[in-house]
Amino acid sequence: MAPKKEKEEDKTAGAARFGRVRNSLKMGIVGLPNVGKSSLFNLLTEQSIAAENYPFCTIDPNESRCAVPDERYEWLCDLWKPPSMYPAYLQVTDIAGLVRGAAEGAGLGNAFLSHISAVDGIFHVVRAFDSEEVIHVDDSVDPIRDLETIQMELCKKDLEFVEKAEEKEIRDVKKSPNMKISLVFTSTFEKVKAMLKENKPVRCGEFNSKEVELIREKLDNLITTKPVVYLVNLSAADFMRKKNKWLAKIHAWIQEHGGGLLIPFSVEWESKLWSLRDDPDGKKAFLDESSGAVSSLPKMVVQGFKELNLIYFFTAGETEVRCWTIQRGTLAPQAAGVIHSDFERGFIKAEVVAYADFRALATSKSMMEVKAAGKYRQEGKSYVVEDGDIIHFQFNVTASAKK
Ligand SMILES: Nc1nc2c(ncn2[C@@H]2O[C@H](COP(=O)(O)OP(=O)(O)O)[C@@H](O)[C@H]2O)c(=O)[nH]1
Ligand SMILES: [Mg+2]
Repeated sequence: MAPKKEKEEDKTAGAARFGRVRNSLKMGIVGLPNVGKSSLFNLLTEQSIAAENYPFCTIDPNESRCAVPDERYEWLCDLWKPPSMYPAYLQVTDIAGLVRGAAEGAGLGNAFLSHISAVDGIFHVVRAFDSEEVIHVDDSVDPIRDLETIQMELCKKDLEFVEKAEEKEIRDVKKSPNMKISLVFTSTFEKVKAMLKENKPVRCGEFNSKEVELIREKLDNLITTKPVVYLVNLSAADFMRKKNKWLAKIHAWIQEHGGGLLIPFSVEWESKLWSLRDDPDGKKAFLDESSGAVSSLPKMVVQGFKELNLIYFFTAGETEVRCWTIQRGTLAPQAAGVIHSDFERGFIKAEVVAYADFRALATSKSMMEVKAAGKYRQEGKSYVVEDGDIIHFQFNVTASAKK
């Protein structure tokens, strides 16, 4: 019986169970002032603008989209060399305004709240670099204290949300005599409040599927249900030697507070590397001196995408190679619908080859070898699309709804 229980727990653990179901999800950069959030955001933005062949116009200066690096996509582009190519994108928001005491109103404007509610996952930036020139809001560099500060503020804010939602439920029930507060409502809310009062994020809690459903329904604006990736900003020297006195402590703190990936990076090092982009010799010399260090930005983007439970499939042909973002678990007709609603409505079947099979078997653009090996599959309506599937949809055009 034990393995079964484990499976059950898997399904109801972590942040993914609380996530919104949508193909366009965002990561928000959060942290104390002066830790390097905007510098990181600008680096991510500049690099994605540079990667596009047309000027990218941002509607909001705090919002950006970053191409998700993927050698599979590059390989497909290289094979087809089509006139148009679209990678997958991760949307990132720079969220300013979080300081100690924020939950009581200090510095925490409406902009912060609306920004953080709009994102689906969090890049939590902590500062582990020393600098005489860059003042720390709390006067000294202490990433553990900073992690605690942010976590506490987010939990306080969530506690406020929970109390408001509870009051609303009580009001609603009073208004309609045949409604009453359910047992699961009371028990879930008590559990959530108890966690938040101890500064524990809700994503770490153990909830059964009824409780998860209730949280999704009644507490959809919680901040601490969102997945977190921790980004530790080091000095260039520490980043290159992969050593910093705080790293082990930060790692331990993360493990004690619900877990999550830690990605060390350095704004200082990344900026230097970026400034050498048009100077191949300078760039090579810089990398040679960097003891094997490589940019952390691609890893951040890939991991952010993963945390949001997003994957993509490919379409590939003479005119276009493209990544199409979907939620993990999406069925073939809905995946087709991401390309065009007619594809979903008139869905007949999906012709699918896994990228790995295509890569291993094909010697040209042709599907001949793939077909001969029996790896070119015909999939129907109940097929769950996998990350990296190369798909050609068959659909019936006459099925278009007449308006
Ligand atoms: N020495 C050093 N300075 C940094 C680093 N990252 C950011 N800064 C500086 O710290 C200041 C605040 O950075 P900013 O990105 O605006 O922080 P934010 O308030 O978190 O958005 C700026 O002057 C940055 O140049 C770093 O890794 N090393
Ligand atoms: Mg900033």
